[in-house]
Amino acid sequence: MTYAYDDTNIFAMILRGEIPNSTVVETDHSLAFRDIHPQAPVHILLIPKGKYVTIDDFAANAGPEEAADFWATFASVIESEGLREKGFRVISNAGEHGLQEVPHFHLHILGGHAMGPILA
Ligand code: D5M
Repeated sequence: MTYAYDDTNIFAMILRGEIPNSTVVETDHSLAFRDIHPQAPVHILLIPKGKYVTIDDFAANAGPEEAADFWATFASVIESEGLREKGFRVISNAGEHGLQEVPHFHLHILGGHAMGPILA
């Protein structure tokens, strides 16, 4: 299945520089920034700059260079935010059943305190 990417989504606007964001790290292919409604002391969103709707879209269709860049950026966020020692949680909501609000693939990286039991 292919996904139709909607260029009007808010993360596309962030990537075009049309609205501000609180950048944690930016690379050629990836951007990490702070969630506007943090659910934990550390709540970072990591996105590829490419037009992928969901995590499976990215897994199936990203090129090796952008995939490698994405995971290297992920590791650098864990390091720079000091999340390795105590741990963290990663979530990617996808589609209607996943309650995905913004249709540009993103990882939520949550840390800084102990999480509750895994979600409903
Ligand atoms: O979650 C989408 C997430 O995106 C949600 O936690 C709020 C966050 N969000 C929405 N707009 C912004 C801006 N402008 N900056 C930073 N964070 C934002 P989802 O997984 O799609 O349900």
